[in-house]
Amino acid sequence: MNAVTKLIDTKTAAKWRKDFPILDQTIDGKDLVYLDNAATTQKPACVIETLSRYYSEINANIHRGVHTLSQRATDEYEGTRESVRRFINAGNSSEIIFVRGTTEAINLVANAWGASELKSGDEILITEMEHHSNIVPWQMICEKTGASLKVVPIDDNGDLLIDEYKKLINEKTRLVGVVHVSNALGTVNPVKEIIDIAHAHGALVLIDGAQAVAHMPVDVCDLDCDFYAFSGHKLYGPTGIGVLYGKEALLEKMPPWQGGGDMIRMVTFDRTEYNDLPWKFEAGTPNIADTIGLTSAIEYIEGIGFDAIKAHEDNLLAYAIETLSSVPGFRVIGTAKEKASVLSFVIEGIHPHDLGTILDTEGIAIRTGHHCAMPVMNRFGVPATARASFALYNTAEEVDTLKAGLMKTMEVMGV
Ligand code: 7TS
Repeated sequence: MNAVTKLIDTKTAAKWRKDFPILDQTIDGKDLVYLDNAATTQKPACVIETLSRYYSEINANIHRGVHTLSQRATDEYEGTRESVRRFINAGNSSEIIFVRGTTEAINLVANAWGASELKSGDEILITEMEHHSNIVPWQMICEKTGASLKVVPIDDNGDLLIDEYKKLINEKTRLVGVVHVSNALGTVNPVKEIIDIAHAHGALVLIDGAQAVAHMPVDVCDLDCDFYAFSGHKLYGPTGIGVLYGKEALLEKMPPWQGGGDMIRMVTFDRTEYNDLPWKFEAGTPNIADTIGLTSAIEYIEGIGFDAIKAHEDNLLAYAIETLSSVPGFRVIGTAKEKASVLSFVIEGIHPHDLGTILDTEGIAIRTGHHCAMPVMNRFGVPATARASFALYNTAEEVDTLKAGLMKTMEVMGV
């Protein structure tokens, strides 16, 4: 046992693990080792029970019925808004917009804010480590408005080059879009500093928090970000529900993105008056069940606390780097100063896809590919990486199993 393993509280992780029924299964006779948490996390029993309870006891449409079930569904749906507000410390629950996920949140900002505010000559500044969902919507809106997209480069470790950022930002920069934690590298960006610099130049800031919210406390008031986006499914919650936080004054000024039911106050054929925040941005019947499920996920995380989660995941990451470093040809992609629980790597002589396929025969689930961050792959000169990403229920034994799986893959591939 080395120094890092001693730090890992195996008893507590084993207790948390029991909360996730899916983990207790075998794949081809091998215990499941689920290390694809950056793609999506597994769900604790309390979230699954909430979804089941919703459909078996509450199901009704919201905001439009005087009957009891509709009122109950509305109360729980709006209750989630308050849970999310508290979770990210937003000032007001009207600043919490429910969307499908991070992707939809960013598209909402690009279309509602971008389409009405951007003009030729304006600039949007993003970073080289963005997920495609924080690149493509901006390219699309730049094409429509004549604004242009600028990119802050990263160094060989996967750290953002802050000096380059300071050089690229100027009075034409209207918005800075930056990932809080990179899904391809694990880099934790100094978002507070990035926000302060942007504001000093009069630019807004959108933070892509998809990979951050499950691993560290996020306080949007303290950060002073203008927009913050995340997905429920990476936060132990259901798929199909995500959040866009936006400062009230900005959201008030923004036109709606989609039109339809619930987002209106009054409609005639001549004109429509839009609803108040946050409903102005929630056209149509929303994803009621999964929104309510998100409350259970948040309560679950709050019950454990980020101190415990972060300590466990940091120890696991350190243990994984140390353990896997003894695998011949192993190279970490992304060695930033501050990293969250994402470990991207390559093994010389083996294509990541072969690695993923053979590991699957051992019951080990990792992600291989470009992780929807092709510019990151280009920056590091690799077509793809293998990625193990950790959650609160992962254990040191699973890291050992991953190492054994990598050794077996090398044997099979004759490397
Ligand atoms: N931003 C980041 C940083 C992400 O990691 C992802 C998804 C998204 C945005 C989009 O989130 P969605 O919920 O709207 O799809 N990342 C990954 C991943 O790393 N593997 O699968 C999905």
